Amino acid sequence: MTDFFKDIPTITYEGPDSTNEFAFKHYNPAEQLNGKSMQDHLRFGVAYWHSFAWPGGDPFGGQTFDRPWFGDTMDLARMKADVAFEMFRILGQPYYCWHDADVRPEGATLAESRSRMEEITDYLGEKQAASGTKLLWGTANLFSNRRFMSGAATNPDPDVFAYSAATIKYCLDATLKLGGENYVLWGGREGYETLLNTDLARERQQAGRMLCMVVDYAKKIGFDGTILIEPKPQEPTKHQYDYDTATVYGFLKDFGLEGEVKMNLEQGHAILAGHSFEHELAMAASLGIFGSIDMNRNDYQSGWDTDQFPNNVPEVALAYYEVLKAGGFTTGGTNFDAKLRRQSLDPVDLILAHAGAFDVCARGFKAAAAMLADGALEDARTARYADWDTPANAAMLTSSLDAIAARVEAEGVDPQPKSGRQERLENIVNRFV
Ligand code: XLS
Ligand code: NI
Ligand code: NI
Repeated sequence: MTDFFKDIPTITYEGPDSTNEFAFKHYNPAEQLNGKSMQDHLRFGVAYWHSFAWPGGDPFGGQTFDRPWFGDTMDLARMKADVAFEMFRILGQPYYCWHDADVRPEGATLAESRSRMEEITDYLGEKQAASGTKLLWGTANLFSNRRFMSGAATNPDPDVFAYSAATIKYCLDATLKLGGENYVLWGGREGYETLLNTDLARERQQAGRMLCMVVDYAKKIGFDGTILIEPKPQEPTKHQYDYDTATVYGFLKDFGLEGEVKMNLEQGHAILAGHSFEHELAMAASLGIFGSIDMNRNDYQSGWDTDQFPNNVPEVALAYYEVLKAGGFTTGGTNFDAKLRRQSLDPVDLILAHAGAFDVCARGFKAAAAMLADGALEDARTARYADWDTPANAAMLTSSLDAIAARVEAEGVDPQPKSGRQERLENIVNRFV
């Protein structure tokens, strides 16, 4: 026990009429919906990096948070873990996620970094066993250290490729050891700043080979979780190779990995790519590569990845609608890849940011489930395509241009425009949110 969160009570469900700041109004973990508890549907995860490793900096200023565990020793890393699991206890947290760099200080050599990772994962494993909080996913930080400034797998320097491979190896080992249910690759520096110094074809091959080796190694060690790629279009580099779901799918196909790797989709990244979150989710589901989500929100005015906690129920509802249509989460979950604003200094801010986000997601999820059960949206969608079910129309998809052209003339096919009913469909959504 630490006293960082002292006097903060455990958060439990009190229902929508509660005005208690320290209570869930909508997230009732035990509540059953379609034969599954809300906890098992939503599978909430805390992001170690934003909540416990991020100092509160922005491009104009550094640290604003004053946390007693900030520093470079293993003792401080253990204190950080103590505080993290204290927060998980207060929230009733089922899952968490980390990068290697979040949970242990970097060593002077790769071997030292690895052995520190082994040491801290022993400690995290004990805390997981004692608390019941599980690892949703692990990942390697291949972007903060200056060695990765020109990329990790896509670096022009083969030594950086090698260093990255070795780092991913021990992060996969650590994820397996802690029972992680997924392993994520977010290509932080896998992109370019200027085409003038970049060999695109070469970098793409390097990234493809690295991903193949990740998949092979995961199999070799018996990791039966899901390997996930997290797309993002820009930031930190001008262009990122994992731009969005459709781009990643082309990449996976190219390397024969479309059956091996799925997507970890982040709300803010979808917005940066010029998509809605539900677009990315629907696209991944339609391609059979939906995996997990990083739930957060961007500021729609500022144009960068602000990683704010979600607070827009209608948006969240449309996202979970796509998650539910995709069959819900299997190994994936809802990771809050979200950070406090840098002025939100108090320990209680961290707790209530998460508690509020749980509630927003629970509200959105319940609305989505009700919308799906109601069926009006899906009925309208089915009706819109119903004419494709007639044999003559269905046969067109295996026909030829000349045969179709002959039929059009013989039968006098004359398309009659029909309403897309967008506003009426939006009105249906509005009944639920
Ligand atoms: C950054 C990403 C990062 C990944 C994990 O924008 O969202 O936090 O989720 O490396
Ligand atoms: Ni993310
Ligand atoms: Ni992000």
